[in-house]
Amino acid sequence: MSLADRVRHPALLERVMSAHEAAALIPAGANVGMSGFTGAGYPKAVPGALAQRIEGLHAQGHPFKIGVWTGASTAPELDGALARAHGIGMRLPYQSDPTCRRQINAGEMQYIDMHLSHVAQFVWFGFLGKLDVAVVEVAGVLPDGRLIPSSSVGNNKTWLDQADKVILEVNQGTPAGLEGMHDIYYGTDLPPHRVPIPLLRPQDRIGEPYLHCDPDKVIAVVVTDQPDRNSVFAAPDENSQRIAGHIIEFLQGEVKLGRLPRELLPLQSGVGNIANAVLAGLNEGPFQHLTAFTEVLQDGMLDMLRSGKLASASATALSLSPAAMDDFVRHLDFYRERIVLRPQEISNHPELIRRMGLIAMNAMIEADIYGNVNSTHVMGSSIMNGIGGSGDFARNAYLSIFMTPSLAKDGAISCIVPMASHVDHTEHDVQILVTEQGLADLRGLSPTQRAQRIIERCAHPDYRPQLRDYVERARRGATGQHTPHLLSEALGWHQRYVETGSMRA
Ligand code: 0RQ
Repeated sequence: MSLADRVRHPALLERVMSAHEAAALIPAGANVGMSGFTGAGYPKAVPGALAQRIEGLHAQGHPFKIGVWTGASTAPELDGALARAHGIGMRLPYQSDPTCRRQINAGEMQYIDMHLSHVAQFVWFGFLGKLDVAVVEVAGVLPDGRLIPSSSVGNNKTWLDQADKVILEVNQGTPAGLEGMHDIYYGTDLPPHRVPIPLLRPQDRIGEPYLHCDPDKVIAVVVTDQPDRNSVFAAPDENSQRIAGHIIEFLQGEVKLGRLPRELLPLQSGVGNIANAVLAGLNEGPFQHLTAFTEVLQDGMLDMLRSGKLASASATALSLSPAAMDDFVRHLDFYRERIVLRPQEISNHPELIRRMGLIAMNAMIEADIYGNVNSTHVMGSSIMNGIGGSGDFARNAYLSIFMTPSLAKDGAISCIVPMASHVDHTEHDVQILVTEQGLADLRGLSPTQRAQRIIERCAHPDYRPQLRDYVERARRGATGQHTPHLLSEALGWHQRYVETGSMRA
């Protein structure tokens, strides 16, 4: 496909320039809204060119940092390049880049870890300040200036709408067949004028396949052809398979009890290898005609669509391995019938999650004996990635499931602890905890009942005596018996790990 076929708006075709020329148009101190969600649809050229410019300016003694706002995580070409150039002053709302993580945890980069459904509306409300520039990857431009989205939608609608200036990266490597897969909803308004979002089923289309953009705001068009990061998933390990087995057995039980229909309810699945293993388990399992209303489509969901187990899937981004991406491109007509990609304020919208009654399954770092979950911070202080969409789903889902291996760091860490060292999901938002040891159904249990169930079902046997001992002593020594804690000891396991390298007593 020629460039003129990709960029069918004549005035925008005249604004094609190099990534370096476009990067020169971004001023120091700007807040820049970039496309990108879990390694999909991020700009491939302008961030790297900007990083080079920043390095040059820093070498001459000129300070230069920008605010980087995205959909979620991006890739080394964006987060990695700008962080290595020490060019990011403020990052939001989610990242998983090693250089960013190091700088955030060293106190060199500011980071706001946000619910992904909040980001767009916080910008509309003016809570985050002015958005100066949008840098958005697209698959093409229509003659009237509307844009064909790329492999993720994320916050692009909001960036294009709210930014003063827009830089488009037209990725010629994006499969032309993506056109028509997206559903961009323009019906959101600000309170007090909000109306219900008319989406009743995951596969519903309520918007249009294109993004709106005022062509007069477009200051540059940059042409690229690099593929998305497309990282490879490890084959599910034994722990992930056992976690998946516990979840499938539990869901079968819920169907038998009449608490779930035979085709279950729409699935939300976090990212990572455990999530992929659960999907692989569901693909082998007894359920048919499933649907998904989730953020990210991983390999496991494509497998389920192909096998027919999954009838349809709604998400905001694709996050596929190279092999799955090949399959996706080869069978685009098949997948376009079954996949809808939406803005993240819709894929993660609490109203829709509550209405459809999702089964939310997310990984965690640790849980405590009362069911509080930490998804983000190691030893209470160091950010891993961020809360992402897990909170949007957990609080509003029909069933909220959190999963982790019971041990980390070769057994030096128990992922079940007396008190979580950071809380992303409170005991009120967590219904089911799963480790390779077993599944703890916490519904209808008081805190002390939950503690017993979590320790006996989820904790690793090596740590159970220590946990039982803590609970027994807390029941004798705490100031109250509703959620008994020994305040001087509650975070003592973490302190012991920091001091000795192990949580073992
Ligand atoms: O460390 O990288 O040094 O080896 O944490 O752990 O077991 O590989 O698990 O990759 O699935 O990540 C919660 C971080 C799990 C992820 C989290 C260490 C462990 C390893 C990674 P190493 P694993 P995963 C939708 C939903 C929040 C966002 C979310 C996440 C590393 O799933 O970021 O849910 N979730 N989004 O050794 C200290 C513990 C530990 C620990 C594990 N208790 N203490 N370190 N680790 N447990 C997607 C989006 O919203 C975009």
